[in-house]
Amino acid sequence: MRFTRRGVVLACAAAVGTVAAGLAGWQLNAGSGPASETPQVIIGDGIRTPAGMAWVPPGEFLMGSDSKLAQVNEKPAHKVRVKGFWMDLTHVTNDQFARFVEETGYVTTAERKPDWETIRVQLPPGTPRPPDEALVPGAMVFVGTEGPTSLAAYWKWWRYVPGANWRQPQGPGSSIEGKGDHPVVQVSYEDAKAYAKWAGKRLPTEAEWEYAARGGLEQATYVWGDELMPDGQRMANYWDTNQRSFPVVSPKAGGAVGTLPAGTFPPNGYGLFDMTGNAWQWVNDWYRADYFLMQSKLGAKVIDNPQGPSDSWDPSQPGVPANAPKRVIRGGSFLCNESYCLSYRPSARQGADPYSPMSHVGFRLVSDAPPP
Ligand SMILES: [Cu+2]
Repeated sequence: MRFTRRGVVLACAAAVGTVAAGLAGWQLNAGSGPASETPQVIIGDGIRTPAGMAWVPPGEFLMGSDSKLAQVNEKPAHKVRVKGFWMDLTHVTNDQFARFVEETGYVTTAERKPDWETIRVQLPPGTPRPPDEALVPGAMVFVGTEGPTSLAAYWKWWRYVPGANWRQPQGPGSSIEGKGDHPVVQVSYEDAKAYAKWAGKRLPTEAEWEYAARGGLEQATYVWGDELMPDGQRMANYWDTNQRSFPVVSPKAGGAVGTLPAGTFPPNGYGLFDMTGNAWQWVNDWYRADYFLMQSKLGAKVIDNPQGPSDSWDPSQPGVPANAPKRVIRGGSFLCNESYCLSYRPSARQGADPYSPMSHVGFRLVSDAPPP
């Protein structure tokens, strides 16, 4: 895998002064210092420890953000403790997902006839059932616009495309050929769970995800630090509004946008790639916009290993009942940009219909295999 060696070297660059002697090997000395110290990258060896995963040591951190860039649902920052766990170095890729489908014959949500019972709860009460012939397999595809448009009108750049699924993420005629190392997209939360069961892993909790994403940098704006482009370097696959305005995809603007190979950009402090940008990542928790506020009111000095709320609440989408089931997605995608959502920040969070596959949502998994 071309990203691993380069990745470890880059991840350790900041620690060269203190652990230079240890840089020769894959594994640096394990330690569990305070989160503000540069963490050490430990990659599973595939023998005693899981391959393709990095160790995220147990620790405490400030979850959420009070920064002026933060949305209301990220506030307030509150102290959380998590156990140690292994996390996939990258999103689950198309190649990996293909192996799962080959072995199990699994059929994804997007490939099945939509189930009215799961759609109904995401619509205003009393919405009539569409005729059977309208309930065709498909998925939400980012289609963009030809020219600049009001950013309030998301239905102009998103479309339900019959026939869109993980093998043809933009719909019939598109494909994942040559994209084996891209994150799999057009997978629902339910699909991610099924894959996890097969892989013997699980989806991270929201707290685990944010702790891992931060890579040991307490309250940094981005997963690599506080500067968007250190030394002028792009650090993640997000939409750069200096290059083109969102959501324009005209040939003049540069054409279509999408995922990039996993591991295109440097990893974070734990050796994890693309924790923000590229594709959103499903996590296990139910989504409540006010969850962090609820947590902060518990009165606990440190909240131990939170598992998320027991129901959903999201008042942000007009027309969708606020209590419709939503799971958390994290990390943002190739669409996230300065003018719209800034979700390539480790505290950014959104809720998503667990049965709705989208062309900018994938996932990665964690494992409770023994510590290194
Ligand atoms: Cu976004």
